Amino acid sequence: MFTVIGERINTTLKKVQAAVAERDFEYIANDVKLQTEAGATYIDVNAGARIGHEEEDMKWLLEVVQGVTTLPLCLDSPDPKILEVAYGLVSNKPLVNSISLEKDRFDPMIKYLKGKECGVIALCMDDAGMPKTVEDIVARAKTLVKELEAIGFQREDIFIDPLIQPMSVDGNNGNVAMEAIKTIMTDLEGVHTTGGLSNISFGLPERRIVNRCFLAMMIANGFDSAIMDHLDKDIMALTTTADMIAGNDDFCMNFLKSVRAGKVVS
Ligand code: THG
Repeated sequence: MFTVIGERINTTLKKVQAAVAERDFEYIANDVKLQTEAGATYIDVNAGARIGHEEEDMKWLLEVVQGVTTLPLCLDSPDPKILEVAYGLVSNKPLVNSISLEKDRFDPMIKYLKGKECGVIALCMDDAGMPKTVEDIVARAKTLVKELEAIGFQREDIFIDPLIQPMSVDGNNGNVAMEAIKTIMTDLEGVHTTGGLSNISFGLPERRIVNRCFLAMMIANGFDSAIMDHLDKDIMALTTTADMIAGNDDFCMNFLKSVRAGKVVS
């Protein structure tokens, strides 16, 4: 089954940032309820945008979010220290977002993750920066999986993020992402792949059309999770349907269940 990581509790979103600054419990609680009802697997929590306030904001958000949902959380920060504090405050096995091969991040994260009960998102980034080719992405994915397995992680707990880059920057970025996902899912059998879906449409108009189309095409290539705004109209129906057509839904059971529940409607 496809893993939906709901991205909306993120202080880069202006309304969320204002709600966090004002400690507006209602706004955050209401959004998390909507995300839960809409079928998230994880709720992403990112408190990174108010410089100098990340730790206190993250603690407050974790308390509010866990007060209204029993879903597990995706702890989203580039700072290993914040992830460590956050890990200590969650009640369900979280997804830690993220480790990468950048030295400043890799060394503390490997130490931190050893022996922890969690899933982990691994970014195909190293000190040379964003990956430029499919080969770059796949080589980094293989290194990350080897290192994570060496500290005891099972492949089912590893989510590889190829780092989706905008079409507005390079017309081949969609193909690079799809080819990378296909190769990773074949060569590293058992891992998951995920990533920020809306990165693809950055700089374009009608972003949601681009995001929806890209998601279907990525699922056809084996993508089995996304960090996304699943409250977007129709995107959950599309996800369930694409996942079925890609062969991930035995006897179409999940599709049929979703239709009966009124979640897939044409
Ligand atoms: N990979 C991993 N984690 C990630 C990302 C990724 N976490 C953060 C991000 N990318 C995914 N989360 C979001 C959350 C919100 C938005 C986009 C990605 C969003 N942005 C609007 C925009 O870009 O225009 C801002 C709108 C606003 O300011 O209100 O909605 O790639 N592992």
